[in-house]
Amino acid sequence: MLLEKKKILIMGIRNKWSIAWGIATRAAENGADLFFTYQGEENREKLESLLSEIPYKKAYACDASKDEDIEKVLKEIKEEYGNLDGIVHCIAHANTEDLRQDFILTSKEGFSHANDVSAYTLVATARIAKELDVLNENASIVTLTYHGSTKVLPNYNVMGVAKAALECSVRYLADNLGPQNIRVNAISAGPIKTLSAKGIKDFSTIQDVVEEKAPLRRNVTIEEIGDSVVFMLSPMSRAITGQVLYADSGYNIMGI
Ligand code: IMJ
Repeated sequence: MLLEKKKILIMGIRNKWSIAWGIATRAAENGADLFFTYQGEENREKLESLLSEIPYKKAYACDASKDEDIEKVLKEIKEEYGNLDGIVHCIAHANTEDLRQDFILTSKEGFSHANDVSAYTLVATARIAKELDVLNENASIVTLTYHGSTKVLPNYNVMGVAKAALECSVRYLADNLGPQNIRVNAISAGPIKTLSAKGIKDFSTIQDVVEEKAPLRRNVTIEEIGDSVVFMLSPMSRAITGQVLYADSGYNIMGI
């Protein structure tokens, strides 16, 4: 029970295939008091029916691309339940066409959109959490990233740029929040078939390559990513901040 009595907010759950759901089930098994945000009030019933499978405190509709929405959720949690010990950021989006056509064709709007939603939302969340003083000392902020931030993978395109911005934001946020003993890290997950991977051309091929080449010769599950995130949220990782930790069967170390 690594997260006993710890209040954790998980942002960006969509459905039972979400990495956020793998994190939720593992955090719940480790005794955390859980809060959630999801996109779109219209998804409330679906989400609440999924969340009813685990003990949790409350789920809030929140459009994280609006600072006001983040502020409202964090204020409500603080007033009703007190301060948080952790925030898990599982939010990303790019326009579909930008994950299909050549990267060189990315529009100014598409470039901004991917960075706004996938990278800036972490910065906004950290800043607003600090402004509202909603994080306890020893709190841990964790986000999700992907190898496409540093290496070229087919179709990842503008999301690679956004994940590079996200990983760099992790380092600057870690520096800003370190003096208050608040840590900021990213988990770089191997490819997983979530809704965010659906419809991506050649996605299965990428998973086949991992099975063939990764040191562990297999793909990873949302529960395994959940366990890595639980570690980052827990005091077991208290000396670690500003890092990108790969949970990918070791695939990223290979040169070929
Ligand atoms: C996404 C696109 C291309 C290649 C990809 C991915 N690979 C992996 C992903 C190899 C693993 C999934 N991933 C790591 C993401 O960050 C996905 C982000 C994403 C996915 C979509 C699909 C639907 C849509 N917009 C999206 N925006 C971001 O409309």
